[in-house]
Amino acid sequence: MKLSEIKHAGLVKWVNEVAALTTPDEVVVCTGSKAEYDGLIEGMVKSGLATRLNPEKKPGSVLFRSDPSDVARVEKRTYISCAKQEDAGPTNNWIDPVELKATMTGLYKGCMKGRKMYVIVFSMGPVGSAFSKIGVEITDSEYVVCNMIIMTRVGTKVIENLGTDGYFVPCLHSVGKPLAAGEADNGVWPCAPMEHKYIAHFTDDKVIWSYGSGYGGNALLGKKCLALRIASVLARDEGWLAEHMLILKITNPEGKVKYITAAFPSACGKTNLAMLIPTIEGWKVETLSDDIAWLRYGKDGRLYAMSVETGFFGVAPGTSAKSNPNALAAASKNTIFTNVALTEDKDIWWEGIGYDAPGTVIDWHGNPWTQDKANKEQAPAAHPNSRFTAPAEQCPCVAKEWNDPKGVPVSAILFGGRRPSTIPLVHMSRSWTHGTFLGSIVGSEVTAAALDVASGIRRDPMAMKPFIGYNAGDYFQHWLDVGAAAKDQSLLPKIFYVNWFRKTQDGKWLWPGYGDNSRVLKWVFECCDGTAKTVDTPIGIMPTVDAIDRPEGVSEEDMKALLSVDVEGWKKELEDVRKNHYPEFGDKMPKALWDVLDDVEARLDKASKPRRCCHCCK
Ligand code: GTP
Ligand code: SPV
Ligand code: MN
Repeated sequence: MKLSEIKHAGLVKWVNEVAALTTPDEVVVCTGSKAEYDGLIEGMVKSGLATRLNPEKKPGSVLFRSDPSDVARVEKRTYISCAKQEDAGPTNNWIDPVELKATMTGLYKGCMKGRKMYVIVFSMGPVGSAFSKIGVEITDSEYVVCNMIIMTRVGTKVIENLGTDGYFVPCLHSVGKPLAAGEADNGVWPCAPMEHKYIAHFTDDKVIWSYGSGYGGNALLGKKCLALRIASVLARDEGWLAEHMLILKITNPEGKVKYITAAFPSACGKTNLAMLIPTIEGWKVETLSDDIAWLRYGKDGRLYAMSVETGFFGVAPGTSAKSNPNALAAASKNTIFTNVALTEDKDIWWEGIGYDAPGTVIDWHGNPWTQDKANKEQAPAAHPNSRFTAPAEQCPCVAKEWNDPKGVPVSAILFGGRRPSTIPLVHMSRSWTHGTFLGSIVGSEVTAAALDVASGIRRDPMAMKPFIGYNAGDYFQHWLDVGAAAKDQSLLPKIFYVNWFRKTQDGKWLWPGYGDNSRVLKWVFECCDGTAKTVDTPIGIMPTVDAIDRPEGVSEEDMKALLSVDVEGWKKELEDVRKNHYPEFGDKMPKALWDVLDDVEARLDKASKPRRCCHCCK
């Protein structure tokens, strides 16, 4: 499609300005068609960036290997750039917008030389829904175009919907690797050195500029940049929530349906929970979203969650026919694999795929690799953050309402993270405010989804630490405000804190997870109906030990450990919240959450006081 066919004068003007700055060889407006996608893939196969996979085993699919410096989000190079630093708050990197725009304009100058510049008009959310947002990504990466075509709604219909003056979020992206005359990528993943990478969000004018990285959330700007960081700012201003949450539909044996959302930090199990196959008779789980949800009130006063993406950018390692057959099926064709290993017969392989590597494979660096099970230190063949990009409609368990423009009414919100100790398998908050407190204290062991985060447990409030586009203290207040705005508090979703990742002393999983998490969802379902077996504890409402059916291999002892309150552990946890976590937000930390902290600490204190021995000691 030609730029002259676009009727939106503001968009055309911006595209021309960017082209004048970045000097590409050609400007292409994407239509999102299959022919366009196929042509771009073919071009990348020719330039050596993509390897076509075995058409019998993975039809329509390709493998990419990125640069070792460009394998995940880079949080240290990600900025919230607004006039006042306080508006970015303590959890975000900040540079003054005038300065950052000057620096980045310098980098963008001539950066698309020798390349094509693609204009991707995309919608986050169904085209035409009052709740969707249109973005326009300008990029010089064919890899980005193909991923965006799978992950978002791209092309002609969105361009029509934008009309002559519709609102869009401008998203500028370059890999930062111009080509000299006659030069081609020749199989080398284009990107810029780390010190030139910037993923910038100008939140005052709602503009995204990304430079130097071609990978995932750094480059597919509809995802974390628009649908979370910029959307969180819009959501604050417009009274809704943009969250790092999966959306699932659960049906009980009587056919009763509920919708549940869950926020877990990156690489902590959203895709897996969204697609789980229950291990309990008669229950069914279907998927609406595996990563992002936008929530707002419906006319009936309930909170509705809308799915905004059209594909899954899922973590490959650990995905197997046993752990997540639905994800494997979704990625069985027409899929882009990045940084997984390649087998001799041009299929893919990764650690935890459920079978040994067949002979010598090519690892994510492009080198021959033979599995050596005796060597616990062996570097993996697939990068720990290697991913598949697969269309949602290929997933066998996608729910029929997955692209409903109104979204679905939410009964429960789960928070969670990877916690080897202290946090029980599940507990429920006493109120929306207590639930907001639980979200605010979420912590998790660091994973491979971000390149540059020190290992250990880090607090990741609402799983949104890297994605809140403004001051996190204001974000907590916004959560409280959204709860207070409910027409009727009883219509609000119930809020839970779950932890699939408890370990034994010798480092084994205490809970089998995956499909067995359905047992916890069943209890959540029952809590929403008021039929669950519960016990009141200092930290919230918990299942009685017999309320959750024990999975195979989990002893009664294990179950007790999973479902008891570790009073001393929780006291330490909350001391850390009081001393290290909440003070970070200074005056912005809502008093209501300090009050919950006081309250839970007081309840724990009471629980740890020695019991009185008899009536005379009263
Ligand atoms: P992002 O796409 O980064 O946001 O990640 P995600 O939250 O969707 O995580 P995902 O479901 O892809 O899981 C990440 C890793 O956690 C994979 O290696 C999974 O195998 C593992 N995992 C997921 N669910 C469970 C579980 O219930 N128990 C255990 N032990 N591991 C799990
Ligand atoms: C995450 O890191 O939470 C992801 C992958 O979902 S990325 O798209 O790279 O952000
Ligand atoms: Mn994610």
